[in-house]
Amino acid sequence: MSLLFPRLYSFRRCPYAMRARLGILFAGLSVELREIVLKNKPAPMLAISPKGTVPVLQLADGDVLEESIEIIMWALKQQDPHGLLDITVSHEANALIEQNDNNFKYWLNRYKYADRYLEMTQTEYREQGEVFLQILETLLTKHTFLLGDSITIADICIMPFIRQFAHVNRAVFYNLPYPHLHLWLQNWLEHPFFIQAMSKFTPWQEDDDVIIFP
Ligand SMILES: N[C@@H](CCC(=O)N[C@@H](CS)C(=O)NCC(=O)O)C(=O)O
Repeated sequence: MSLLFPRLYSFRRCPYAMRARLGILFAGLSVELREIVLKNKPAPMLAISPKGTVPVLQLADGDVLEESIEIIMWALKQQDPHGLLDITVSHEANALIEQNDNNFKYWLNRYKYADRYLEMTQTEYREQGEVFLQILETLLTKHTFLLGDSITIADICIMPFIRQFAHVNRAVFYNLPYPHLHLWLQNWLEHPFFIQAMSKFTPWQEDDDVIIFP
């Protein structure tokens, strides 16, 4: 089967899917978008990606990318008009994204769902997460974005998770002593690509017309 556009299985509120959509927007590419519901994943998605996580990108040649980072790299390697793949900071970008995905995400989940994880209090989970916030704050005192004065993959990969952390309790977040991080997040929430990445789509069903994103 050959596709006119690569086909992205996505879920609006998933931070991994958000970063993939941002990558596609920054690359200036278009994909076919299939919005899914996590509790009822479409059979054609599970057929190509049995692990059942979003985002998933099915390419025209049949290849399937099952990790958000792979999708972003695929998109930006085609074209990168905004220079997100600045190779002079790729090592730092990878290290920061890894810390986000492997460590910060762990504390974020516990902070968000503290009622399910009773080993520590919600405040303690938040404080564990703040170790990463402090690292980002220090970086953002030096430049507008995480690794310099222009956006890199680190910004688009990490931003959805900081947003999620902030949204657990906005009043608490904006009272923490991270003014540069607050501003960085605020600017992201108003960024035209982020707004576009958060467009709402009704969940895909067999026989639906093709939806092209953006
Ligand atoms: N390492 C994956 C993680 C993707 C992931 O965990 N996505 C979540 C949604 S935010 C998911 O699909 N979970 C499966 C489920 O909840 O059934 C990536 O970067 O793409």
